[in-house]
Amino acid sequence: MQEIMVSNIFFSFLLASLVYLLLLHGAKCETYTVGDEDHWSTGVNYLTWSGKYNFVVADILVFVYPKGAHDVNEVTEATFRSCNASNGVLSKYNSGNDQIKLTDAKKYWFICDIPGHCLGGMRFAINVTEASAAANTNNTTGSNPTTTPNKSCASERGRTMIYLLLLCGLLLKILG
Ligand SMILES: [Cu+2]
Repeated sequence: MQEIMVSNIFFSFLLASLVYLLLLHGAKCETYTVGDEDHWSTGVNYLTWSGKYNFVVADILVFVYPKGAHDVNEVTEATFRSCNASNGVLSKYNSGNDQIKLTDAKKYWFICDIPGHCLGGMRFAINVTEASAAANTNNTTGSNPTTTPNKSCASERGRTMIYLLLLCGLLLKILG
């Protein structure tokens, strides 16, 4: 009798935590392959691609290309416009599978520095916003969005960890 009750509680919590994690995963921490199936290449309109998504802090951009055929440079706006990467390069990547975490709520500019590629269209800009700010655009009833605490993947993960630790503690108490 006692055992049945304990296992019921156990499965309830297991289910609740699974649902919680699924909801969390669906809402946060997206990974975007730049260019989707076209990857990072010439002849792709990256303005169209970047306009399709709302990027939030802690999202990840993945640039896929044959190593050596292209590269990835996070640059200043001036360098994005001029396509002259002799200065204004903030970060450079050339592995062929570059994973770039969008850590800040700011505007990012990316270009390829192989001669002719940037001017040919291998460049785009994205505006990365706080996750909570992006959520507020769907919820205009929020009375004071400016004071909404900033959410990011990191803090969500922290909350998940705390939740799981509490769950473990509770289970140990019930079972012990
Ligand atoms: Cu290129």
